[in-house]
Amino acid sequence: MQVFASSARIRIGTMLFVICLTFSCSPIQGQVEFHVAIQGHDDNPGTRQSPFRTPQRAQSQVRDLAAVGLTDNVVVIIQEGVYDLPQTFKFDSRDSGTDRFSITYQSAPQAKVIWSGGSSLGKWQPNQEGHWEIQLAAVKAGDWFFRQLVVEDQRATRSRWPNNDGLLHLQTVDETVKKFSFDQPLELTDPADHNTELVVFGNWSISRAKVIAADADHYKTATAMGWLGHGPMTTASPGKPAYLEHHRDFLDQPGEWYLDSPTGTLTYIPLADQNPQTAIGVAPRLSRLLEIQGTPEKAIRNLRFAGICFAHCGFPLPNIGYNEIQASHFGTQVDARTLVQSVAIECTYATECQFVNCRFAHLNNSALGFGGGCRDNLVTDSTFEDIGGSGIIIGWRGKAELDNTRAANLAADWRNPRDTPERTTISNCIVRRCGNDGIGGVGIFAAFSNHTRIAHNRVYDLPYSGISIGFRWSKEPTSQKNCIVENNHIFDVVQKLADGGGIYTLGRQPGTTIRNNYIHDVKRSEFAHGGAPNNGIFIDQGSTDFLFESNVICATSGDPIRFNQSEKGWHRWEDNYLGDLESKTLKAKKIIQQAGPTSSLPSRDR
Ligand SMILES: [Ca+2]
Repeated sequence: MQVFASSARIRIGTMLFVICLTFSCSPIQGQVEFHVAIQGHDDNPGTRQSPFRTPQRAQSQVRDLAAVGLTDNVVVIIQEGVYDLPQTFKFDSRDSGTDRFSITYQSAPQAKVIWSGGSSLGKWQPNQEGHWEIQLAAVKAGDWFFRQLVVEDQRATRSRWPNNDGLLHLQTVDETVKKFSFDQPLELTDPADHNTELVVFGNWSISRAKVIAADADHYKTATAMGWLGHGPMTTASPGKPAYLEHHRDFLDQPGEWYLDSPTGTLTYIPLADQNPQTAIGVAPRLSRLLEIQGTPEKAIRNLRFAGICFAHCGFPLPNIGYNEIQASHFGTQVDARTLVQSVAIECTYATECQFVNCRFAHLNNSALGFGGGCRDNLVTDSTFEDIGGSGIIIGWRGKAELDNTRAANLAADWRNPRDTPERTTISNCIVRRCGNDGIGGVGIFAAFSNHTRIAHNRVYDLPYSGISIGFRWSKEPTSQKNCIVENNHIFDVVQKLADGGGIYTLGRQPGTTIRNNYIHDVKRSEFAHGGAPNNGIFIDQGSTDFLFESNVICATSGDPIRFNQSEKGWHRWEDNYLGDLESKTLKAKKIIQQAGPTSSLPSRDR
């Protein structure tokens, strides 16, 4: 340990020395350890024998250590348990490692560690109808409302009618796009009292709004249903599929739930094999779990998370409604500001940070975002599942970094080009069941980023596109370039919407390579709206300067590859295998074999 100059350094150095003498455990060779356990106490010294109770207490200890200068790696080892986060867990420049030493928060070997933004709801009481109920005082008091419920690690269905998609359609839409009639009679006349939402499917996006009034023929919504000014593709119009969500009367199938705010009663229809004593429900309290936020002057460096499950994060319906533009971006109309759906875990000005062997689950907004000033970050061997919006967003722009001086802020680039996220790697991950609330969400999104690498992921079971890169609808250059999308296994995607692909591209992206991906079973549902097909790779507007090499694409509802306002000659092409017959060549078989994760993921993720 170095000789400390300041009194603060002496104090902390002495404290650590005492801890080492007392427990003979820390620092061990090459790293300083702190320990956290559910049965621990925050007054403890944080040793293995006498652990802290909360990761926040460990953070405070690590912060003190970092303040005097790290001389070893620091590891916070967390024992099994659910750690409820009372508020967003914030990491800033004080929590940074250095270029030589890392700070890691990791689960103990074999331990299931959950950092939760939700609350466990306790035991259910069966009611006279055989449904289960819980009384929630905070809901009754008006202090809590949630749009997501997880029971036994499974998303429960917010009560809806009809129960399946594509059974109800808009018949008339008024000029304000706030008043609708439907192609079948609606019996509910009191939706305003039930936080009922109307969901309308557009071609590649959806709109959500709160229902505020109804009569025998019409429903009225609080906000207009659509991204107005872009035509019927993104705006509610006659014939579009729709459904209603959240009303007591919609409770008619196992797995559905309804939250009655005036009485604070949560009602759930259990699945056949569930026990009210053990099938614990969890509902989100937070709408952001983690902020990892450095500054342009001092990025957070070398901060790592390993073996942790990040779970339960809410997405309150925005006051303007949720009218998707594309891929978790939303707004009210084409000449108004474009918004990006919030992320549960937000990284800005983060360098060489890592998420390894983590699970991101039951997050009702988008899960993980790398925004301004991010460099050399890595997400690997991790699983993203049951996500409300998109799984991972690189180039996420949630705060004021947008240059809004452009006439069309839809594709606004970074105000300061140095904010462009660079060299982000997403590898060996499983990304599935995203878009559960914002149905136009995608698995992995990258735009306004440089040298992003998306490799060896398994991306599947998605309502819209699998991997989406670029976000400018023209050949005009942006900060998005040099992206590598390789060796991914993408299938069972675009299950609900249209005009998408296993891989979707937009705009000029020099240096970008899409190679060795295996894409199959790209769907088109019976109720998908609009004439555009779904494809293995959809090369959309302005896409220019790509290399497409050795991709295997088969079993797609539309052509394996489609161009819209882009041309084959704008790109380079090498040995792609399109369609079932060609994909049986030896080289194609090798590509198929090597696509997807290479390392062994935990058994829960297989
Ligand atoms: Ca129902």
